Amino acid sequence: MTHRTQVAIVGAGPAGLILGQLLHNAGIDSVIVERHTRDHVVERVRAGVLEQGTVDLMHEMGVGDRLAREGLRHDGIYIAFGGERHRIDLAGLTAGRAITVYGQNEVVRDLIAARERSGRPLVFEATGASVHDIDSTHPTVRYRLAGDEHEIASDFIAGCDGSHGICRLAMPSPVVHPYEREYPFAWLGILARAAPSCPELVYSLHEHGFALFSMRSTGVTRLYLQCEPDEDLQRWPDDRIWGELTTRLRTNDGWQPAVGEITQKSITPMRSVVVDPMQWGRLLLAGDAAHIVPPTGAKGLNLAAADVWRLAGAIGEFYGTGSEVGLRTYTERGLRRTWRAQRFSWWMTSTLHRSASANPFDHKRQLAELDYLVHSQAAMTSLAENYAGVPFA
Ligand code: RFL
Ligand code: PHB
Repeated sequence: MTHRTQVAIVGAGPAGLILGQLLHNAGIDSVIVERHTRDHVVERVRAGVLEQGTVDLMHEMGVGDRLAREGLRHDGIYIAFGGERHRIDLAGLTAGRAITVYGQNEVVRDLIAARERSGRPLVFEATGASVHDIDSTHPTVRYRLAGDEHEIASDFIAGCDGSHGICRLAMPSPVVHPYEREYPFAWLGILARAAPSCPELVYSLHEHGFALFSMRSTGVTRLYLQCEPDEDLQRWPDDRIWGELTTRLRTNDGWQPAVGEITQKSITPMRSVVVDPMQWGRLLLAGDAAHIVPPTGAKGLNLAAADVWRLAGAIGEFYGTGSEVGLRTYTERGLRRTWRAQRFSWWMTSTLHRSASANPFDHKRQLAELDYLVHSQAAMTSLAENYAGVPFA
């Protein structure tokens, strides 16, 4: 069966769903195809920190009501080392830009509900997706649904299919240059039924390695521990996890995370990837399909939102005025924000993790870096600007 649309979107993560909503609001038709089930997509536990720009975009799109009610606005974060917690006043240092803690799965849930209200197609369990004729003005996406073959004839394909998607692989290999970096550690993340014992996030460097205290709601704490890249979760029973989290996060003023029932555990590898260019012909990549950042800077979801905001603008301009300027400059503008986010995420990661290859000099230098950070207005302002995020451009 052949469907006809203006924009075929592969992937119903934040990138694909935000793009679909922005296009809908601009009166542009799209079809979103997603290989997983709706439940899988909504229940995946991932990011939790929204930049000011992402929050503003949710409101502009008309999907910000629940976010306004349930999102937790944080004006600062803590950096902990040497037994002390130091607050960085994000809002005070950036003329009021703050972050909002609201789970990625809640963002996705709100966007799927909006998509359903729009009446535009969102196809779950679409398997074997492939893209064709991306060099032409009529590219197509083919997929299977319940054993039947489908084809979407479109003007543009948006590759929003994440880091393991197929769209990036459809770009001609001699043209595409992936820049990559692996990190020699991973994160063990948990969700716990425990009221957050600190109202803001705590990023901590301890002799045993990095730990992060975050949250999802007033009753759910989210915590992460630096671990080995090939870590076996079986080796981490709950009491070992709590012991290590408490050791790495506890500060001299007696603060430590509240303990509760662990409801989810997972390991996240850490990688940096940038795909250059982000487009080929009528195929345009957005979000994790185009770049991956290590989670320490909390930038992945926010970069995805900035990409599709730009992409929707370029597509809107094309249909509105016939201009292709926005489309032609999509890679250049996208890579600028991406590389800045890569630099910041790399810096947060290398400043806050212990590396097995580091020598005592490296450790002392790392502590000096943190000491400078929390005592210099200039250094704190730099962190605050990058963490809260500059306006989308
Ligand atoms: P997604 O969310 O991976 O969505 C891609 C979608 O495409 C589908 N797909 C396909 N569909 C059809 N056919 C195919 N062949 C397909 N191949 C794939 C997938 O099923 C999926 O539904 O990418 P998107 O939309 O670009 O969004 C990116 C974000 O998900 C990601 O950057 C963030 O989660 C990263 N991240 C964080 N970002 C932040 O901004 N703030 C944070 O605090 C933050 N914390 C995190 C994170 C990521 C983490 N993990 C698990 C990687 C914390 C963690 C632990
Ligand atoms: C989260 O709450 O999941 C989270 C917060 C900050 C990060 C990464 C993840 O840097």
